[in-house]
Amino acid sequence: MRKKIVAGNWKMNKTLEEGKVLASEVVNMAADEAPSDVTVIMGTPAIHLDAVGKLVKDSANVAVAAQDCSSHESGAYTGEISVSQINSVGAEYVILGHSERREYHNESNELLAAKTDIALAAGLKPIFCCGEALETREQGDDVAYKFVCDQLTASLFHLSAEVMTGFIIAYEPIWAIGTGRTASAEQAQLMHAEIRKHIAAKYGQEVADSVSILYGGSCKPSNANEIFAGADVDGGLIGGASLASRDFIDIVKAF
Ligand code: 3PY
Repeated sequence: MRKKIVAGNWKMNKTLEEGKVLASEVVNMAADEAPSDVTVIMGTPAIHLDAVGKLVKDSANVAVAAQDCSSHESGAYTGEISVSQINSVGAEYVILGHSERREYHNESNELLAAKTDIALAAGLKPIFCCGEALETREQGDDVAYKFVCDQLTASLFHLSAEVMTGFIIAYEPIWAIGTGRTASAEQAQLMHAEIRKHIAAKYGQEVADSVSILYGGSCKPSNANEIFAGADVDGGLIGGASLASRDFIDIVKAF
């Protein structure tokens, strides 16, 4: 069966000290309260990775993600972070292709294919984000489905079935990110089902059924339960609500 995952995306929030407090609270609360079949991930700013990595080291159910990685191995890329640097601080996951990276840093499907490859080669597990803008959604649901599936084809469909098995995708409608607006549980489920169907058409149903598809976009304790009830919704990528341990863990418990 595929994994249930709730991953926080702290974005550019929290000083190091604040981040350490939040991470310790999450580790302790996850130990006491998280359902045993849910993996909890904290996607922290790069400067927190080392400290938070140490805090989760002995945790049975909490892991750490970087929020991005360079598509280059090493070298003269000022401000970038390499996969080996991420590896060296014990992070297991890396969020790739968040819409904020696509929009503010012009990350293309091709660049994200390269980042996916370098992350996988280093043994990191990508949490690969996809999602449509409001203008696309307003052209109709089918246009939105095709847009998202095309993103996945362009960045991921060169991967082997073996690599695709157990892969993690996060669907984040851009119009629901940081806007307080959420896709309805039905809209989320329908898109997730389309994504799974698209993966099945390329890799077969067994591989598609092993892929965890997370929903992201203003997911909070009050709506997580309804969203996670969707048959193809395997968890969430959580923005603002991951910055408060109580809210985050309440979302983890929402399955
Ligand atoms: C949000 O929920 O705002 C996110 O962008 C999660 O990544």
